[in-house]
Amino acid sequence: MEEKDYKHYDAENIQILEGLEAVRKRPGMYIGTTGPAGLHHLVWEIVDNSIDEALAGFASHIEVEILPGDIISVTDDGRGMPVDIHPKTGKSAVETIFTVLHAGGKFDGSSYKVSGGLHGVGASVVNALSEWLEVIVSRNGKKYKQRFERGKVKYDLKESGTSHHTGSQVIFKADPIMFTETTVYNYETLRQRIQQLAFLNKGIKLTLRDKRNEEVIEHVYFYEGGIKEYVEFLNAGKKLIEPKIIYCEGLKENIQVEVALQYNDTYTALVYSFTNNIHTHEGGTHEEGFRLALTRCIKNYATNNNLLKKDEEINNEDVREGLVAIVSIKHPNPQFEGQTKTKLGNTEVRAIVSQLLGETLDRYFLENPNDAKAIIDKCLLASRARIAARKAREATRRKSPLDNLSFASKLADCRCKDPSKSEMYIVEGDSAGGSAKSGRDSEYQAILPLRGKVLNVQKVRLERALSNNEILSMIQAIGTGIGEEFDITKARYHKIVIMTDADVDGEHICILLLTFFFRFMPELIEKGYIYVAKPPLYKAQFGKAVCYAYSDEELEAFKKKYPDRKPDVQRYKGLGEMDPEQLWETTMDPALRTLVQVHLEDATIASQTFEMLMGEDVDPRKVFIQENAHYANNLDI
Ligand code: 1YM
Repeated sequence: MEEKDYKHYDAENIQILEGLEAVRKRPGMYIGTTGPAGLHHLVWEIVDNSIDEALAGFASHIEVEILPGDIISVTDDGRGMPVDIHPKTGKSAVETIFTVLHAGGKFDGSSYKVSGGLHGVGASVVNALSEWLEVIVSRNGKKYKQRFERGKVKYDLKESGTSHHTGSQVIFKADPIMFTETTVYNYETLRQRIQQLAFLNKGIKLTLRDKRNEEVIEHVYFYEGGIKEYVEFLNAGKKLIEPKIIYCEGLKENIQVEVALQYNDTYTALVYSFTNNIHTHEGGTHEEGFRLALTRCIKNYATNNNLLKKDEEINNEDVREGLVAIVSIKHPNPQFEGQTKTKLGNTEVRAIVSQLLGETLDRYFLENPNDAKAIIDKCLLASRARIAARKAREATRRKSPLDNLSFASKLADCRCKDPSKSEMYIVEGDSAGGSAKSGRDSEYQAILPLRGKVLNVQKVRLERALSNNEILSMIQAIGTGIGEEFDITKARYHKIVIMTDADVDGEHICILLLTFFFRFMPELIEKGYIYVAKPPLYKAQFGKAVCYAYSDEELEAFKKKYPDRKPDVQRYKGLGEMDPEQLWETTMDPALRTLVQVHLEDATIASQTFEMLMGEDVDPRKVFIQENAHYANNLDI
């Protein structure tokens, strides 16, 4: 090597190290968080590369394994990552992919990266944040291997045998120094996203296998019908308005578009849009194009076939009731906008989606007049309900903070009027409400006791929800309004704490409340305003020493601390059994309490989970509760 080249090589090396060092210094900048979401994000970065290879037509099977010690292995049967040496850097392509930031994109610019996580940062970030990472490539009849530790090359890419197939495998262990909260993967989180990826990428087989325990758990997903099967899945167990799924796909200006939709007899809309497999939960131009076409085609058909009575009209809200739809596009150069960068901004997409879906819907209605009629009848019902709901909503609007609050509510407000310092506890039952009122710090803690069962809002229209006293009082107390009028800046508390008994009924009420927030005030969850309080299960007394235990394990640990004494253990069946002082000490005192913040990492998956938990089907709910019972104290939705 000439001296000049040598220097160049050196400089490059330093740059790379600085690059990966930067990732380790500020991991949040690259993966959003080093909490559980960031940990799982590592898996998606690697899987995305395999998905790209499959979308390019070279791989058909992707396997994700969780190995003992929470080591992740991702394998695909594609061409195998390139192993040739880059003439300038003297490094293999593999090494470049794993050591240069943003090297995920193809070098020659001939093809584009279709998939890509929200942060889309590439395999090098995974490498930087792994205690160790190994790449195994099968290509040219050979097997190649390279190992890195905390982003640094442990040994160069080397031949390690022969191979009769091609493909890539990446094995890594997340670095516990970086992921201090946890390095334990949640099977359910991985399973749901892998299933979603299988729905979004028809014809690709995805396998997930958990080998951490003796009993291996495995799920295999393969959907020939892609998003058509996604809609079928979301509508499972529901009564349908039209039996067929309306579907279209097309390619225009290098943008690939796919839409599938079907109506059921409920009142909720599930419209999920994706760009390059990323859930765009703030919507964007693809969703706008979808809505334009749907409203236009339904209105046109209704008008042209004289299905509207005098004074009747259908608007874009009415066509959403009972609608289940997936809009998925693949774009070579997506522009993500919005608060959470999940809103598609490319303006050309609107017309492309609208035109393609428009043609499909017009033809479908023409060929299936009975279905068209059924859909329009459903929209008309919605239109009438909308007008009634508007009237009901007007009744809930609060003019001043304390105006007409009393008629529905038992809110004991706090004195502080600064929302950022104010908290509202939503408490199950009058007696617990009483204890909470006496025990609280009334300067900044408000208490809203709820009586009886909270209405399951998943199953009802907004107007019906608004006729429920418990729900009305919550909306009034929170102050933001609801639906179109929702205004986060009017929130009267920046901490809204759900406090229910630590039993099955309490958990049920908690889920009902979360469903309510999810459906009607999702921004409160997004902003991180919603919390769940964790009351203790036991009070153990050892002479003068008092311990509160929040789990059976904690109780056992306390008992072990005082082996020579016989404890007096009291099991709390409900919050109502605690006196105000105990309730304050254990569950309300900011210095001592445990609050679990409710997250909305992925609204699609959360609402699917909600659907399942709250929907008509009992079986999936049973399975979910059984599988997740041990996560119950880490309520992460
Ligand atoms: C388990 C992870 O990364 N598979 C994978 C990655 C690549 C290829 C094949 C690939 C791409 C191309 C040519 C190309 C990548 N290549 C690159 C880069 N699985 C996994 N499988 N040959 C192989 O796009 O031209 C980045 S990823 F940049 F080198 F082309």
